[in-house]
Amino acid sequence: LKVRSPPELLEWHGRGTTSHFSEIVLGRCFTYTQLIRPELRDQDCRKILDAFKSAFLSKNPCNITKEDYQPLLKLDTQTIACNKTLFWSKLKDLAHQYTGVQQELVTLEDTLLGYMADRLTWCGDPSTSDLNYQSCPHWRNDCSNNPGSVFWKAISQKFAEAACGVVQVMLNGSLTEPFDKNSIFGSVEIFNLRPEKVHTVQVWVMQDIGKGPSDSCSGSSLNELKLIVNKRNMTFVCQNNYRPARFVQCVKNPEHPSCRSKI
Ligand code: C8R
Repeated sequence: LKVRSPPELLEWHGRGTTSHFSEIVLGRCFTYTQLIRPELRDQDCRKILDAFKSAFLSKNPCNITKEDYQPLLKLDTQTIACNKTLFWSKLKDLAHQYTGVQQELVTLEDTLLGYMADRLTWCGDPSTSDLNYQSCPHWRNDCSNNPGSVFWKAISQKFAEAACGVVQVMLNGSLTEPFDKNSIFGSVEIFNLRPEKVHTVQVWVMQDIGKGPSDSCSGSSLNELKLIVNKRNMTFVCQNNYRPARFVQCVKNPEHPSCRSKI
């Protein structure tokens, strides 16, 4: 008889692997390659799932490296057109709501690997070839080189390296530091843009409805980002409360004064 270990005996401090992880990943892969992007219909989803699991199964979940994910990344051959990449930090829902309407723009979750992994947790254990459904390392309380964190860093790096033309960035203007240099955007993506290919970084700083007014673009946090962008020989453009994204926010708050101006 196998008994679930009591919470105080859990190995790690983070949530365990999402129930039905393999089925969800496989199902999402088929949904994406057959229905969302039929031009990818020849991708082999079982092979992709196997490469995903091989990256972390039977390994210490605190010693995962970017190299572990290279076989998976190699299977993803998707390309994204110039001027169509949207990065975000601390504003995930609005970024995805916006690309849901403005479907020309692409976030990482609108690509195959990001789509497959969004909102899932996964890890293994060196002593078995099973997924660990009980607990997985928490990035702060256990270790940062865990399967989830390393995955997002690896695919974010590849996503940024592939960008070209103008790139868009959506940041959260309701935070004191909309640009967080420890975030994946601030530590991985901005430094992996290729200045030979990316001429402009266009930032939209979005405030929560009902807060403000504020001018985050001229604050010190955005200035820090501007310095990084200019030092890397790209043009920096910043706009507060970009109107098309504001309209999306206004759907849930149509009567708010900032939503009532005539279109
Ligand atoms: N990106 C990073 N992390 C992602 C992600 C994604 O697309 N999708 C998910 N679900 N996650 P944050 P950030 C998970 O501070 O660090 C890419 C990861 O567990 O709000 O600046 C994307 O291209 C990750 O730790 O944002 C985007 O441009 C948190 O959610 C940036 O990186 C994201 O935490 C966003 O990363």
